[in-house]
Amino acid sequence: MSKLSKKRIEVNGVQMDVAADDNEMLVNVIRRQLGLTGTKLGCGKGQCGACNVIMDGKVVRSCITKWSKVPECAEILTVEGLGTPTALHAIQWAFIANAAVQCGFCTPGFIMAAKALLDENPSPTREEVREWFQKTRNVCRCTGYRHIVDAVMEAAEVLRGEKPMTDFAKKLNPDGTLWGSSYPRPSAAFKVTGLWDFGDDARDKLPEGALYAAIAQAEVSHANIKSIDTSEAEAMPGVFKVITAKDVKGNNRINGLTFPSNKGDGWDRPILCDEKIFQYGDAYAMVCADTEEHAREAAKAIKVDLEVLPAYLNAMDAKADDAIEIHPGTPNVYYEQGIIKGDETSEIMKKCAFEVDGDFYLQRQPHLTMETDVGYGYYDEDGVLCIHSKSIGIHIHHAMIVDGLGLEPEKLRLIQNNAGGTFGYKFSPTMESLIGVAVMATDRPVFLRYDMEQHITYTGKRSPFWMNMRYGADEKGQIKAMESEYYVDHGPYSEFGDLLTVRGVQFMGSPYGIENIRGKGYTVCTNHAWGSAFRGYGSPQAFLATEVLMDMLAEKMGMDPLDIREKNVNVCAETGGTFPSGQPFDAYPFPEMVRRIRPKYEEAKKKAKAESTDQVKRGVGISLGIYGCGLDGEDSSSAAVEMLPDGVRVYDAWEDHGQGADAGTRGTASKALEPLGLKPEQIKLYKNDTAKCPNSGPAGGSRSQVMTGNAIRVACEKLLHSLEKDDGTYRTYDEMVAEKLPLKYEGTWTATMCSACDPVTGQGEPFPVYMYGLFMTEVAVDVATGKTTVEGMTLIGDVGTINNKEVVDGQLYGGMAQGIGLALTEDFEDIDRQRTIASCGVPYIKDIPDALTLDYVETPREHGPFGAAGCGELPLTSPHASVINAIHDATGAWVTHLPATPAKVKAAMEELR
Ligand code: MCN
Ligand code: FES
Ligand code: FES
Repeated sequence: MSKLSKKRIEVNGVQMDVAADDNEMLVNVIRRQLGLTGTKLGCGKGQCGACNVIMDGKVVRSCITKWSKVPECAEILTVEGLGTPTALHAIQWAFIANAAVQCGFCTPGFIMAAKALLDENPSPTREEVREWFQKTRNVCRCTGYRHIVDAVMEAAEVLRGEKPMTDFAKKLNPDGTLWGSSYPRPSAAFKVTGLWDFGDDARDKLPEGALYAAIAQAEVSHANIKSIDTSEAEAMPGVFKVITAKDVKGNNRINGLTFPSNKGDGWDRPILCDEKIFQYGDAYAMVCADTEEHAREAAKAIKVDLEVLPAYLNAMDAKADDAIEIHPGTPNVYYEQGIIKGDETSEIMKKCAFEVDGDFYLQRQPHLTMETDVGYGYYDEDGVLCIHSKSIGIHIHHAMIVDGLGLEPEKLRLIQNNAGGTFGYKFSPTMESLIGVAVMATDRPVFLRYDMEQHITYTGKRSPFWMNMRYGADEKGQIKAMESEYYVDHGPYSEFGDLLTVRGVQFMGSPYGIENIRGKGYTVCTNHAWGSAFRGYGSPQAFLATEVLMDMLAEKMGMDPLDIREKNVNVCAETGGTFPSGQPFDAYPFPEMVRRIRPKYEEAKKKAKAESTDQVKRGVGISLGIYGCGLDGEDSSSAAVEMLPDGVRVYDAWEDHGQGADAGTRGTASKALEPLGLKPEQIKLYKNDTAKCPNSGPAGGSRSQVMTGNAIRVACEKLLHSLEKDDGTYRTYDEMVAEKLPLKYEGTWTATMCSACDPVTGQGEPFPVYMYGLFMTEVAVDVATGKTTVEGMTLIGDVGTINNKEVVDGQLYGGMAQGIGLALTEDFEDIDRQRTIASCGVPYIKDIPDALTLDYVETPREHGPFGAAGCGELPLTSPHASVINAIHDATGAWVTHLPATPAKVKAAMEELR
């Protein structure tokens, strides 16, 4: 007999009787039984606070609170009980007004924790707010926490009656064009009230008859599949169908879209493994059942007979002579990217007064989004297979999965769900084809969600680079030549591995306009996690070597690290230096950035020296960073705008990871349509559906503000042109209709000034626009333990003209926090241990300093819409290198194999002694 415990509880002030299984977690009772999906399920392990609610006045993590522990007559408050978009609670308003909301997945959990704090302590200090969120385990991967603390402090002022809520509105500049303002993103009010549905929130909104899928995954890293036995699983309760590769109608492979010079053909990633297992977690079968629980139970009962093969878990092992080919017929080293710029470097090196070289390793950084991978599919009204997911490249993913599924292109439609952060892992299709196969095999709507462990072990990661780099400099410290060799551990699947390898030559040494460069990068197939895009894509690797080696050169020469950079960037500015690709810089703000940071740097150095003790050493580090906005070469984007009776609607596929694509589209359209004087709410958005939106390309490579921004501008200009009358005034909607003029206009913008880099020489003009930054980091290193604390980080950025100031600030804070994690804690190396966000080293609020400081040099860009560059990836280009340089400044020790864990820092200090 299955028993339920009935309790009378009060939820958001409403008394109700609820019956649930004693072992059920409160989060599931709230979300699935009560339908209050404002409370989010993130890690499911008590580590992220996304599920925080208030029970009897205390914050509880509802994912680890069993129903049996909920007292009779408990009073539970969820985000839905605080306010609504038209009647917001002060905390919700403050989160909007302080741009504390990006993807919004963590937001309800933070808001509930903040409410409990302010009920208990109406006047907290910033430090007390930070202590509180540390205690309530709230993690935000997007904001770097700064804006969240700002929001709580301002909400406290309002709640204490010291300022009216209307004061928030003053900051927002709602009059006139949105461009250059801090107007909140359109989704903000829904995110703070819990009304913004993410993928998992759609689960119970699917019609009756929908199936829930679970995958059967390999627990070894490399094996041949001898047989798969599904018979036991098929007989289990609730099972509708067990699916294997045999059920896939197409070629069962994802198209990796590889370069012509790639030694592989790109068809190497199976949808469901048929012959081989290539990495831990690979899916070889899938169960569709009436509930997720039944599907997961049955998936465990599928038996697979494997012949285990040697597993190559890093590039060095996989490229060894005796390693077998992971994809038989394709060498494990499957792509080479060279760079040949200027004269032969070996000769120049001989003449250099100083030469320095170093080995560097940047780790397999996990994305650690708060929302796990999730999606669903069904046949739509036209019989088209419609797949909803977190895809940040719906059109490119369409091309990558359609053959694997065996569909005609017009029979597949992709839609992006509201996403709780991706940071690039969704540049690759993850579960889209699995969902597609399941819908095709069952003819039912199918839902699939990975739990956090599956999300961590079975989605792509940043690809580690093993790098050796060498600078030769003259007696004044100017770099005359650079050499590099690097190996990219791209995991078992080749998609975008060649592209990533190109990034190495494009960005190694890039800030300094070095004239003579030789180098080579190699893409290596391994059996560790497959490589996917990660914010900064290739640049954190390139800049670890570039910027730490620069400090090594300074040390060798007895020069100050800022002085040597100043020397090099000034020479580059004076001589018209170019990128390693030979492309001219589209802006060169570094001399100005160095000038601006100098007083702050001198002061920080002085302070570090004064406050260093034998127990705690303090230091300051500098790094420069650059990233390109676009896909290499003649990248292109399209968007459309339609006149409505009361405004316009913009159609684009500028996907939203959480970065603020909605604000981006609306701000750009507002600027382009400035003569119409539209109010923000008159600019409506239709986004991210391949059936309805033009192909804007993926929201990767920080390309959207530039590429799709330009496409929106072009579409809006066409509309304006059509609206304009001879007397210079504009037609109304009714006049347009009366004159039978078209109401909808498509705009396309192509970077015709660009050309992709040559695989042998690395020469080309890859990006129309770049973004630039200078980081300064202050650290304290505990000598006894080796633990490093980042006490402050400053970023001076040049992202061109700014569309939305608070969005850009938020982007930069968030990326800086990820840079600190990259430098010190984050990794996905030990598959047995690193399966939770905590063990993968996600930074909590106390790991990130409150002292994150931003400054801007705003150089309008020739090819950016209204002068804008991108910004999303700038903050994760080289912050970690400034941390490593600061550790060296503090201790004299170099840690060049990241992350710089306490053990590594301690060992490096001991070695020095
Ligand atoms: N923006 C602006 N003014 C500028 C430049 C940009 O207001 N001069 C705004 C844009 O309108 C947009 C945001 O800044 O809202 C980022 O724009 P852009 O740099 O063009 O980048 P994309 O929109 O193409 O976003 C992708 C980029 C990448 S590649 C990753 S990865 C990433 C990122 O942005 N992942 C993110 N930021 C993220 N932020 C969050 N919260 N979550 C992620 O997963
Ligand atoms: Fe509950 Fe993460 S702490 S979902
Ligand atoms: Fe906090 Fe995205 S806004 S995780």
